[in-house]
Amino acid sequence: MPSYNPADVERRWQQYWLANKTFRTPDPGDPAAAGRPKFYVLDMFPYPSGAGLHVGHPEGYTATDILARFKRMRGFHVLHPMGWDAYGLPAEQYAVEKNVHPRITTQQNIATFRRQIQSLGFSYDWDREVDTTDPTYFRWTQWIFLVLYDTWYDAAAGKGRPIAELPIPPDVAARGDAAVRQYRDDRRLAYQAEVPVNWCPALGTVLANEEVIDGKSERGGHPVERRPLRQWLMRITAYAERLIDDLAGLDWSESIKQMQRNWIGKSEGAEVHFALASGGREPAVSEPITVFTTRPDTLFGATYMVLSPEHALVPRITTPEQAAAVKAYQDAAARKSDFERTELAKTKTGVFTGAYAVNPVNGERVPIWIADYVLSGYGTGAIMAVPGHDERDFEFAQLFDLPVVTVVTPTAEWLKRTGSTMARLTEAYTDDGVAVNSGPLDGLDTAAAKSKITAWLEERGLGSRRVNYKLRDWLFSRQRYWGEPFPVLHGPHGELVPLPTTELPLIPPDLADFKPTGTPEGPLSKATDWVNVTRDGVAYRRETNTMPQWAGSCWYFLRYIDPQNTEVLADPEKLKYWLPVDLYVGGAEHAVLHLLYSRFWHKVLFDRGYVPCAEPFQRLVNQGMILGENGEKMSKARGNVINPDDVVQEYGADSLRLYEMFMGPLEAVKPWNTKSIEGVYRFLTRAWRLIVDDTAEELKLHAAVKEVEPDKDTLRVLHRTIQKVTEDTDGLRFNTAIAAMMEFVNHVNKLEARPRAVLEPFVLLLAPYAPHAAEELWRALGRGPTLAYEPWPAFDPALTKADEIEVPVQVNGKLKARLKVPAEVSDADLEAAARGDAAVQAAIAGKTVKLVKVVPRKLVNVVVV
Ligand code: ANZ
Repeated sequence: MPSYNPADVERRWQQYWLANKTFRTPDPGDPAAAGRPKFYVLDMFPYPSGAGLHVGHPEGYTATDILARFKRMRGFHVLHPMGWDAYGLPAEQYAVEKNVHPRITTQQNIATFRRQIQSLGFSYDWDREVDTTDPTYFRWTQWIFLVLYDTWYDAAAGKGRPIAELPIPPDVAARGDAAVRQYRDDRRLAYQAEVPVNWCPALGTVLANEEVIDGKSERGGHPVERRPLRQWLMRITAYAERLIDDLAGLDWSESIKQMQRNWIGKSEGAEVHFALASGGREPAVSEPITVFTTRPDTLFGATYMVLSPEHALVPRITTPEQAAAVKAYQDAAARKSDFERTELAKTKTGVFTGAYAVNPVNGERVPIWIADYVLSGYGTGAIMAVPGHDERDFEFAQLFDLPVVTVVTPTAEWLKRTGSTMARLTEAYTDDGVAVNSGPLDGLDTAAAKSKITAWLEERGLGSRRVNYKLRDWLFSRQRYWGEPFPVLHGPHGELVPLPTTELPLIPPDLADFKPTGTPEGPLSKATDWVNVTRDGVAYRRETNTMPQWAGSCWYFLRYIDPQNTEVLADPEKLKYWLPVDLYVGGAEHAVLHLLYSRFWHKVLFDRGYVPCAEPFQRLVNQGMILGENGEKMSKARGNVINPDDVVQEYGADSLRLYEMFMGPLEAVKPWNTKSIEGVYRFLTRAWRLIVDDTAEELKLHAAVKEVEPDKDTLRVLHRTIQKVTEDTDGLRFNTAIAAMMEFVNHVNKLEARPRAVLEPFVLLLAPYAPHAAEELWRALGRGPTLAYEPWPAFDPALTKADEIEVPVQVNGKLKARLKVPAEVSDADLEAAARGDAAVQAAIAGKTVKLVKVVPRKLVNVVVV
């Protein structure tokens, strides 16, 4: 001390804040909160990995911390919490390899993350910390699961309602209890079903579609295959429409909204039923094959059909002659991912089933094929193929010599360019156009043809209007140990019994062997004492799947609001006060899944009356990725990973914070640059020396700090700095706010006497950005004990304006006018003012201006001939 020593200053202030609970957030109703508007600023909580904190974490965390501190000083009652998204595969993989209980590694990792985060001086209310693996937390994750299990979606009312309110049709009721139970189970938002899943043999678990990239597991890059398995699913599709519609009211970037819309993937079209043709004998199947199409207007051009290899009707319609080929094809398709199957560039493959259907509009017999480019999980898993107007169908038709009929008239230009004729297309014409070869549709444009044919189909019971979504129901079970157990029992007759909420939390058994069983049974199945339960003499089995990591992160922002509540997930009054989250900051990698799942759960909780608003996150900002110094993504393999601990050690937390904010706009992708950290470190040192006597032993004011009135210029610099830092902080433009503070320091540095009246507000401006240094400077100025709740400095707009100066204007060297202009006038403005002056205009009238010479802020000389 007293030269700038961040290690000492930062340690002391971190201890002070923790010991004094400076950032404890009083509950609403507490006198300390009275009369203050609320501000809930949230970080995406981290997964505490074994690698420790990454420099990407402090980027978002610093941004929210600046805002939290700024808002407190602006008189807001601020909620700014932190916690741990601590279930997940890596801890369990480590447990399998090293035989250490995942709880132990998780707790160690949390301790490291907490230490690292606290070393950066973030103003979290640590009394509100949550850990998704803590029974007091996951008790409520399990509770929410039971709410979802108890809810059905009432499409007419457009909301989720308790299952007890589901109307049971009389014919179902007449069939007895089992039928009623089945009817309800088929409508619950959390339900079990046999579905083709992404089975990852290496990880020994199924993965959500979202967790499979290019046919490999997102974590680890292991091959993934498709298999039918009985799984838990969440009926998120019931909320698809609301998940799209409610985006409109959110203050999110258009690109993130668009990513969510694309993920949900709404398509409007029709379902069309094709009856099986007799083919010389009785059709094997009486029910029709239903297809989903976005182009019902092309129905007259449907010359064949394709079922996905997994379609339930395939084994029933396949003729004996084709059975072997069909079976072989199905086996091969099972080994491919959806991605591989639908790749446009891939050569099409398929097999004829031997069966035919009847095109409902023209009675033509059309062959039924199976091909893997038709997916079982989309639409109805069956298509009518229109090779004239769909690229994939065209390619398939060429390959297998199937007929192509033109039913939409291409433009003359297109025909010419592709070398096609109406009778023979060289490729599919996929645009809209006028219908042709389509009986009653001929002459109609695409939109009109769609409506007409759909109405025609509806009248005859041959089809109906249909909206389809790419979004599928969310696969919600995992065959892993380290996750929340499902709070349900399976009865001897396959019936499902939810645990009463009084039995929550359902704690997983302690296992010595965490290894996946390699079968669809999760590791929990090894704990037979835990799995087998007897109730009233009836033997039940517990569910041995666990929930995915998403479960805990879907609702953590609710628990922060009332983290110790043992009666309810959170007190409704407190939820009403704090929700929605005013600002949510995190990485764009969560743009789709986490945010979609979270919004879905929130809407269900809203429908059921547990939360007061339909959307959880009013404003969302995605921080840009920080790249390595070489401009590539930071990774161990590239050896370009920066450890925040090292930066803190060398320059201090305030420099790391300032640097990460100074790198560029928050949302931009930015490469790391060690040189620039030195730059912000020098700025902090200069700010320190402005106020502190660094030759003294004790913390002492610099001799130049005086109780003097600031001169006009200095006052203007101060008010402009306040204005800039206030507006830029509010607008999350942290880099330009920092630049303004740097200019301020440069200005005051040049003064002989440094007026306390400008230094005090400056320290307050600095506080959200470099809080440790600011607290210590505040102390040096004899203020205290902390500036965390000091009122934010105000600026006087009148004082931000520059004075006027007088600038002479000469024409050919002769004085013609004196202009009154702002002191900081630009050359261009000065020239424009000169040309606009009446006396100058009179002097140059009828002459040609050869040159206008501007001496900045001093003189304008106009040369005319
Ligand atoms: C006939 C047709 C004619 C089609 C035409 C397109 C153009 P989006 O917009 O993505 O929803 N389709 C339907 N289900 C499918 C499945 N399970 N697997 C693969 N393809 C499937 O696409 C809907 C269109 O994709 C549907 O409209 C269907 O092909 C195909 F000139 O039906 B169409």
